[in-house]
Amino acid sequence: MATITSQSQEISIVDRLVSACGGSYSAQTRRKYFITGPQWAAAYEGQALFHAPTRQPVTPAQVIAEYDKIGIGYWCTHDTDVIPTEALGTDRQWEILDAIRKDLQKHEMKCSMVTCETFHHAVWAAGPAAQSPEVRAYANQRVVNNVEIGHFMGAQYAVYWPGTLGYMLQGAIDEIETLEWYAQSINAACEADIKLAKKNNRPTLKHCMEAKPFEPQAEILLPTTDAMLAFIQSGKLTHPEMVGVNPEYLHELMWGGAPRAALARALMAGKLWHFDINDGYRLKHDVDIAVGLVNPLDWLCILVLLRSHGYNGPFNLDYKPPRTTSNKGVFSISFPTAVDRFITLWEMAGEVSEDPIIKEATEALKQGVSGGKTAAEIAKAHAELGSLHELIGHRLFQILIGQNRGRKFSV
Ligand code: GLO
Ligand code: MG
Ligand code: MG
Repeated sequence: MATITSQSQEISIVDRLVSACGGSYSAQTRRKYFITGPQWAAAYEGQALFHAPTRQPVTPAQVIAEYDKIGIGYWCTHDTDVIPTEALGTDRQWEILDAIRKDLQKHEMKCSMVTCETFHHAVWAAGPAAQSPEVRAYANQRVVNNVEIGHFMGAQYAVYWPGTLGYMLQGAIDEIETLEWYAQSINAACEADIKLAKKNNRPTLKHCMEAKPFEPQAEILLPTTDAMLAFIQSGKLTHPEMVGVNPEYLHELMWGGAPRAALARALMAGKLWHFDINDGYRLKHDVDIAVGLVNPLDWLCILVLLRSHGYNGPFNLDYKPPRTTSNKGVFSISFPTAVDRFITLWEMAGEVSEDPIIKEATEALKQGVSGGKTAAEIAKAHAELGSLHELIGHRLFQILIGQNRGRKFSV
């Protein structure tokens, strides 16, 4: 292979290999799915505690135009991704949002969700439910402003990730007081929403809470989706019917949970309204790898569950393109390939539900075997049928790699 000596050669090898991969869907096809693209994910510059940025800033207008080209029909944002903190709630805020709204219209895209940033700015050093009443009053103002932004932008969802609701030092805060104060902010958002929805002649937003077990705080008061489901039902919310959850795949994996089981519990509670899709590793950091690159089999199974239980909310691409990806690569590789893996896994999940072998095995398992009353008799009667569990596991693997459609290796 010839030595690469120029940027145009770099670009040409990347482009050539991208198209050699094939298997990409058209923008029109991609738009049929409720896939949402965050402003912050595409604009992420690669920075972290130990990492300097590797990419240049990109504006909302660029992100929207690129998402449109790819076929991502929905855009979402934190308030401060697009509005400087000092301009929040001012005329400047509405000017910025008006320009973005026009851009979205021009690209026939919609704003699906708005989320209030309560973790980055120094004002959140002690979290959004800090001991200081001034901080809490400011937090209330911010979530109410976020609801106003949501109605202005035509969003259906508001998300809350209370990553700073916790502590670094044990004993410094009272957990119950903090949670009660946090509930007051959610109540402020819901109560304002009822009024704003009426005024704007729109339905109220769906308020979704997103858990993450650790980071940025050492200990987090609502670390899992289950904790949030309990919080919603704690009696402290004035409008629990307006509040649901936005689980993130990796956040459930990070604490060692089974994301599919966490999603199942949220579905059963009727609270699975929004879903951040990505990938990563158990008991590690929030590496936000793109969907399906680490645990494709788990992802396939998750989508089977969501399809079979009628989940109809957004699939939000909350992941971080790796630092090794360029600005160009973010839009030519990261986003289109993530969308395409999602669509493939989603369609494959449909295949799983229709697969005659899985269907027959599942029906047989559900029917069970008659032939006994005592523990020993029942166990003996079922001794053979149980092997079908492992066969289902194998069949899922076959579907994942296409063996069910005749893919073979000659060995
Ligand atoms: C961070 C979270 C974050 C949220 C976002 C939406 O770990 O995943 O990206 O999803 O703030 O509220
Ligand atoms: Mg998230
Ligand atoms: Mg994450």
